[in-house]
Amino acid sequence: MLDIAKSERNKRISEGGVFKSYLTTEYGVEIETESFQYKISFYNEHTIRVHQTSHSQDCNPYSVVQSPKKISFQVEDNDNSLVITSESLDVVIDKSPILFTFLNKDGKILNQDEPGLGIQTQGEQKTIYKKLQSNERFVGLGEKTGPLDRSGNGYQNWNTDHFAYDIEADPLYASIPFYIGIHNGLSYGVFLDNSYKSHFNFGASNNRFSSFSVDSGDMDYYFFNGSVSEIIQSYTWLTGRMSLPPMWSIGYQQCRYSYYPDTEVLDVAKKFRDKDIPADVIVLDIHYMDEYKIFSWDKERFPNPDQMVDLLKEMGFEVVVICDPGIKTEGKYLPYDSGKKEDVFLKYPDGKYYEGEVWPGWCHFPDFTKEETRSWWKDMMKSYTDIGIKGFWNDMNEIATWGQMLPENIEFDFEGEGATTRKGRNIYGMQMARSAYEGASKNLDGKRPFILTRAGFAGVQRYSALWTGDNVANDEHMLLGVRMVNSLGLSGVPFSGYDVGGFAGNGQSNLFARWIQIGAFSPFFRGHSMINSHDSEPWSYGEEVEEISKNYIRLRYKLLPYIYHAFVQASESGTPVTRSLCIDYTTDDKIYAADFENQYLFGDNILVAPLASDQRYGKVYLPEGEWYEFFTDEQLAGGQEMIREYALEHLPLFIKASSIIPVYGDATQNSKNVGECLELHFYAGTDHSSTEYYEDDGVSYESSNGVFHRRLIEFAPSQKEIKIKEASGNYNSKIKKLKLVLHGFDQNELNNWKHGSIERKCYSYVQPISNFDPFEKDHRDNLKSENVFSTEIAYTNEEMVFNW
Ligand code: MIG
Repeated sequence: MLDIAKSERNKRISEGGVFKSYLTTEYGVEIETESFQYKISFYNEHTIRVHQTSHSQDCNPYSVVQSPKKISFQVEDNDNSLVITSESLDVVIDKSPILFTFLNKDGKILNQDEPGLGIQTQGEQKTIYKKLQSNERFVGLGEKTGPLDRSGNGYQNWNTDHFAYDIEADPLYASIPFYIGIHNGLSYGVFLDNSYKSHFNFGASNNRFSSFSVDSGDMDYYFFNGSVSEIIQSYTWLTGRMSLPPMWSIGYQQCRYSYYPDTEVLDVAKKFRDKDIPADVIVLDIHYMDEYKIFSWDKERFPNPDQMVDLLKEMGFEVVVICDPGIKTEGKYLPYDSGKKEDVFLKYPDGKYYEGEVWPGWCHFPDFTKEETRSWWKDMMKSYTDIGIKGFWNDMNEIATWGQMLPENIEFDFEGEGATTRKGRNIYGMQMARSAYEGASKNLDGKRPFILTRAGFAGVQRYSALWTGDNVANDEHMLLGVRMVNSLGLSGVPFSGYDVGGFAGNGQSNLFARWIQIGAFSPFFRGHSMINSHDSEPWSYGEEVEEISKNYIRLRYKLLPYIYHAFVQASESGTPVTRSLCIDYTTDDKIYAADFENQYLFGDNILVAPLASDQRYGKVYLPEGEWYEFFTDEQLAGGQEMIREYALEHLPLFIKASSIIPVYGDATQNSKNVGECLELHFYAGTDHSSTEYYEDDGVSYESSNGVFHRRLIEFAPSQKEIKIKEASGNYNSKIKKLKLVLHGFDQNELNNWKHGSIERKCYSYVQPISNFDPFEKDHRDNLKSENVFSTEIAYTNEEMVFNW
């Protein structure tokens, strides 16, 4: 017995493979071992793929959108190892057994296979063990609960519907097998490109290794080197980036499970306008449908959906509808009949349709891994797009069914390659989102659709925004949502959010007030709550909370040019909209501490320090540099912890010194009514800085044909100069007036200001709260208003230079 066990063990260890031969290819090397082939190829200078395969390849065709690139590298064949050297990254491959070590150009080890464990195979499961580096931290992995630094924890990727999940639950709806390791001032990224169920261990229950394993399919991963932000750039280059969503989808969205009938929908919309609370979207949940049947309308509750959509548009609202994948198995229902005819539904191996039960009853499910199905879905979607609906919320696409036990033998087309649930489950949601995105883009004839999804996989950002599913109305969930959105941002999904106010359960008014403040600093900003919970609109919690909500929603709209620019950055470089502090302050240990791990930068310059709803004293850590308290302009030195008092209506927000913040000071109602005045806020500091002002029509793809208005803004404090460069692009800016607002400047210093009159002014981003007026007392005392100046001039496309 003992001998068998021993030889089994040796077999497992050697199954990683012993080197037999290699050849150099255009992109890297291919190594033969007795049981595997290793294909090692550069995708760019900072991205290298390690693909262990056997005769029949089993890869994921959906996530990666790049192919290998020719870069210069050398291969050296030593007795015991192969060494690949390139401009930015070296790889040493031990021969017996095969083990990988990745090094930077200083010869520092970024990451290495654990020498005694390496790559192991047990049945179909393959695991790579990586040596745990000293004080190694792990961030990313997408929509996962838990802390920012995931060391000591383990996770699974298996898209799962989990109503009212526990704050430590795993897995949830979406899977992104990409993480970033950080140690000794170094960082690297790993993307495991395999859609079977996968497992990640970041030093959980052991002190020897981190590991990742796949239940089946090829061990196929990409290794990235660089800083955290460079790694995110490379990962999003590899798996694709979001294209700019419609401007209206970045505004406030009001959802409810469910608003009906149509008169209630219109009432809610009207209330926003009557109360002067800006909003762009009303979302329709499952009760708009006839017996929950997708592509149908309940004839009594919504007798004239087209009229309703028109009326909402007149009020400045777009409509988003929920879409579930299940097609009720009922004759004389077009999607069912035509779906059968077009052969688009998932089947068992014996050719019988899979049937699962969900809202409409027993259903078939479209196989979105097939081009014909996606094109059929596009045609079905016409019933929405034809009446002016441009927003599609994809729910239940894990696939969720009653019983939550999707059979594992269902067959998926996988673009003709074939797969079963084991490989298809994690991919399904993303392909449904893709069908919605591609279908709606075609149907809408040049208008950008807004797609939201619950399930997803690596690369889903190309098609869709993502929200974190059925959270619970409590503080822990509010703060967890922040971490999950930040983690999604680290993992390539910049447009994400959580149900503001909490989906399940009834929250107290303070909780709603805090949540809407924090949500205003989330990429996707939507209030939503569950059926049979109490009302949860901005006006549902009494006057004070209504005013707070109104102020923060308005603040969101004022910040639209800043936020839109952050979306442009995300679409061009993959840099997320909410940035965990591990991106810019990677080596600062404090930012990983439990007290501070929820803090993040919203865009380039606004630091958000979320507080629980009843916390009146906020413990905040400002990283290195100089900062300004957002509401008071109080100047604060970074690199220190502080405890500050915060009234309910004050979310701790800080602006980096030398920042430039573009603001639509006159924004009202919705994203189409942003006024004609652009305010540029400059915060005195020592560093030079720059940003861009970006504007386009917000709805079409014309910006890719040069129809945008874009200009660089430079702030050079030491040269006492602000330069607004000439505008580029063919879009006629709606801006007529430019207002410069200078924070923290010295009166004497500004004596030489020659560009029109400059006045000292108390500037506030939000209105005072009437019952509890911080501007009357504490706030106004704190406000360093003597240091805020502003001036107004005409806005032109030519370069404008200001000196003082
Ligand atoms: O079985 O459509 O996460 O946001 O309101 C529940 C009803 C189905 C789950 C979604 C939630 C939505 C709800 N849906």
